[in-house]
Amino acid sequence: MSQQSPFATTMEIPPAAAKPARVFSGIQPTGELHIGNYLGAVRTWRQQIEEGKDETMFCVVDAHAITVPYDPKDLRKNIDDLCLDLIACGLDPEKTTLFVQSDVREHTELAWYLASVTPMGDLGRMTQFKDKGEGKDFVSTGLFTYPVLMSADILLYKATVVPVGEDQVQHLELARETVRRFNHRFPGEKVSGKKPRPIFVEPKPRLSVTPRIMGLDGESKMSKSKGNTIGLFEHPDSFWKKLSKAYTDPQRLKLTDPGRPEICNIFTMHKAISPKETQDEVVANCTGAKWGCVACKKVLFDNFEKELIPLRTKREALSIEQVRQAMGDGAAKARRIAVETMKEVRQVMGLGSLAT
Ligand code: AQP
Repeated sequence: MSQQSPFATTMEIPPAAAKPARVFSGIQPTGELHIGNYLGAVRTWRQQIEEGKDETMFCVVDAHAITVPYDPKDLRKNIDDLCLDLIACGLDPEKTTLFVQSDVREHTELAWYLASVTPMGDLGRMTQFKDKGEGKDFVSTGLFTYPVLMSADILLYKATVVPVGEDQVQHLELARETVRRFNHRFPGEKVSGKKPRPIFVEPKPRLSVTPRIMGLDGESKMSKSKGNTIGLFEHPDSFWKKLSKAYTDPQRLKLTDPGRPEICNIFTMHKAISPKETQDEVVANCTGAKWGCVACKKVLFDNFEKELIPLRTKREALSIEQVRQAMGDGAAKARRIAVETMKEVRQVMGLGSLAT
């Protein structure tokens, strides 16, 4: 019988751990952070950070915000406010890479290169372009190429998972197509007869339980630019004032009319904010015509308050200097990855003088 090695151990070898994902997402500094942004995206981002399994990166995409007419003074303020908001929402710069897009110049450089493999026809089909451009006197080229910049944001970091609201899924599908086109068009040179690994990986969307929050008017999705929002950090009095008037089930004209929670935006928000027992209670009382819509909204408001009070307290304790410092550090961290990706990109595309 062979002798056992003195280094042998009875411990089981654990299975190889799954490679952590790199999670990336962004948000535009186009106005007040609203409950749609929070329930559709930002809350999921915090959960990803708290889970601690994956590497996470989140970005304030200011270069996207200039694709529609804007005032530079407002933009500067919106960037500061959004950075404060995101940190108050739990995007802790110590635990994630949080930064402002235009601080990392490689985003716009890569966007130009990706534009060379993106057909105009694909961009013309994007619903966001149609929505935001329709009927406007001035439609910028930037609004048309917006999804190319979004692809660059994601591909620059070779992100594999992108948590977004439903409205961004079409753009993400285009980013996946761009990966396929780029890798096919620029496969790189074989090394010792072997094909190199493709530069980019296809990112997958990740949706929250509430990927589409409708606006208070019930006509379109809640959007900063549509003025149909409730601000996440709005004073509780105006929060309630707006929520109490929000659109619900149009068939519910009297208290005695049974409601349809499955088509009601208020119930969608309960699904994200209220505990399971409360959701069941809402269904029973709405379909059974026992609660009126205002009572149902009051329960939702109270649960929002439970969630938002600690966020408000945190926001008040933050200073803008501290936040700007954190954003600078975040950009430096992001840049380290971006610079490496761009070296690979320029190399396979045959760009540059090779002097740098
Ligand atoms: N109503 C919504 N429901 C669920 N998710 C939403 N998101 C936006 N609105 C809703 C998600 O929030 C993230 C950040 O969005 P953004 O600000 O970068 O761009 P957007 O989708 O265009 O958001 P807005 O509020 O509609 O801004 P404006 O009016 O300036 O264009 C994204 O993940 C988005 O899906």
